[in-house]
Amino acid sequence: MWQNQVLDEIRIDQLEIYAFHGVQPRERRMGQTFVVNGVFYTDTRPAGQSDDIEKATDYGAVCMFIAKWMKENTFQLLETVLDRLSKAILLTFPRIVSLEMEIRKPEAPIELTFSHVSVKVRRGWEKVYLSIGSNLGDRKGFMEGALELLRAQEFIRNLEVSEYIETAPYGKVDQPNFLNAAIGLETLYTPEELLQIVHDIEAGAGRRREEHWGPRTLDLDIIFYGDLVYRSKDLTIPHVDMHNREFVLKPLCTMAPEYRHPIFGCTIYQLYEELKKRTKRTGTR
Ligand code: PH2
Ligand code: MG
Ligand code: MG
Repeated sequence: MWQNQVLDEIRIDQLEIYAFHGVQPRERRMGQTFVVNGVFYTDTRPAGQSDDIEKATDYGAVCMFIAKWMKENTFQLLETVLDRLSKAILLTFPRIVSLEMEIRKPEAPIELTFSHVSVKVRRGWEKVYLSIGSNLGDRKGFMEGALELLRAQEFIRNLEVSEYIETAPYGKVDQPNFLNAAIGLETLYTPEELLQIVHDIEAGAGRRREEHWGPRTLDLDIIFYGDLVYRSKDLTIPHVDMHNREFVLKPLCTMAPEYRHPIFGCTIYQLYEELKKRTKRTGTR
């Protein structure tokens, strides 16, 4: 997937499924008809050029999967059905990069005249870049342990890692050298869910959160989450200082030189070249 790739669509319109979701007990006992509309974003070229079903997403298989999943599960809310079903589809059909799905209830228990009520969601694999580093103890061991734990997460796939580089400490300089690397992956986790996962992995590596910018066994920072610009109490995306950090840009530049910063609008390659120029001029890191 390229950052600016416009994907093709496979569509399913008005797929009817009898299933047992609803807040009212009667809906879960008696069931009702649900109508599903879906748009599945994918690159159809490999299939289009080869005429080979193995290189395609089989829309029949997607329909059957949706029908079986909706019949086998029971939830109160359409929101929950859509959230879980979207993830199940994205895990089962790896060529689908993202999707839009709407579920309608034409027979919802509302004593008024209407055609249907519905909920619609958009979900997809997001490209994420992380920075990883360690400057205490078995640095390589802590980093490799973290990679293994990330790879094992249900909603993370296609994890790749750059070379490991030895770097002088940036910021607080009276501490040991770091080992640093960049990580690329695809995920269905939200930014806050991913933050919780990296905090758990850091804690598992014996990381203690005391000295700000002090030495650490393991540090995992979210640099980019797709093109998202996001700020909360605990998390800012893109990482606010990444453009000033050679230990972030150098390994990232080997993996994703053309990736564009969603605020600055320039590529990792350009950010790294700019940083090198600034460093040469001022002699500071
Ligand atoms: N991390 C910091 C502060 N300074 N310097 C280097 N070389 N590598 C790091 O990973 C690093 C740092 C805060 O997280
Ligand atoms: Mg950090
Ligand atoms: Mg950190």
